[in-house]
Amino acid sequence: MVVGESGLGKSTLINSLFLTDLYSGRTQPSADEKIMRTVSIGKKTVDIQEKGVRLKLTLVDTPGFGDALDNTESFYPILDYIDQQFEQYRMDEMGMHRTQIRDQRVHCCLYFISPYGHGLKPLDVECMRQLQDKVNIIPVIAKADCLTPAELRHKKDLIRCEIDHYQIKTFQFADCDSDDDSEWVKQDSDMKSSIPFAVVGSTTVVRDSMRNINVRVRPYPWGMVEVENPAHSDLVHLRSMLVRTHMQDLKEKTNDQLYEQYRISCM
Ligand SMILES: Nc1nc2c(ncn2[C@@H]2O[C@H](COP(=O)(O)OP(=O)(O)OP(=O)(O)O)[C@@H](O)[C@H]2O)c(=O)[nH]1
Ligand SMILES: [Mg+2]
Repeated sequence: MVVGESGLGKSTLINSLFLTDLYSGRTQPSADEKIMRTVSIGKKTVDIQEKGVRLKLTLVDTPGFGDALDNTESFYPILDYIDQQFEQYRMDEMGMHRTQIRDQRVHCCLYFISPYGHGLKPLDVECMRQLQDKVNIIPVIAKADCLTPAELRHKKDLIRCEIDHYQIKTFQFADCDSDDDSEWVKQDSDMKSSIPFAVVGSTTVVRDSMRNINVRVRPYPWGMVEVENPAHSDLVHLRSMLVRTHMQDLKEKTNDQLYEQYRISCM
């Protein structure tokens, strides 16, 4: 699930992340139509193949918090949505076909933080606090192409400090075992040092004739930002973490802690 302030690129990222088009049913939008605000919670199930393993993944897009004077209640529908999925699962567990439950619980929430402000806004703090006991929060810095590498490093440090300061519970990545192979340890440490992941989204695909592949880019007059280039964004780390290295952890934590808390609260 993607959550955050309006216009931070949530819908764009959801389409970039797994090279799918969540809104593919629509006719090809023109340039100004593309900047369409999401007005309701929408989901789409996509089949992806990751190292030979087929996965069915559901992406949930949510409307961003708007520009009203008081936005404190704007994320309540998101909290309700997460609870509804828990409730559905709880009902299914009590039903006749417990072994065939279609698990629609939200296992991960990418929380979008604006690249423009000075760290977290009070609304971000409030929203993350309300979400933290329902879902695994992974903070991301939106539109990272707006920041220079130095600004990005500073912003990441600042956000990590603020998350600690406000005692916001985000998803904790497990430590590597001492006997893990060195390549894996390096990959894991690169991934952890990228948090909060700096992401860039785009719906523009161009042909890279040198490498003979299609690449997603943000074309600017002065050059191209390649969405999947690790030098330009952390998207590759984020995707690998979501579908390869930490998918099981995310699911286990949702089931064993977050859903369990919900189930107990219902008793
Ligand atoms: N610079 C930059 N612009 C982006 C990026 N991702 C999206 N945009 C642009 O930001 C605008 C808003 O993008 P959306 O994906 O609609 O944002 P959203 O968060 O879904 O907005 P709401 O649906 O209102 O919550 C569009 O003009 C996008 O083209 C990015 O990574 N960098
Ligand atoms: Mg949107």
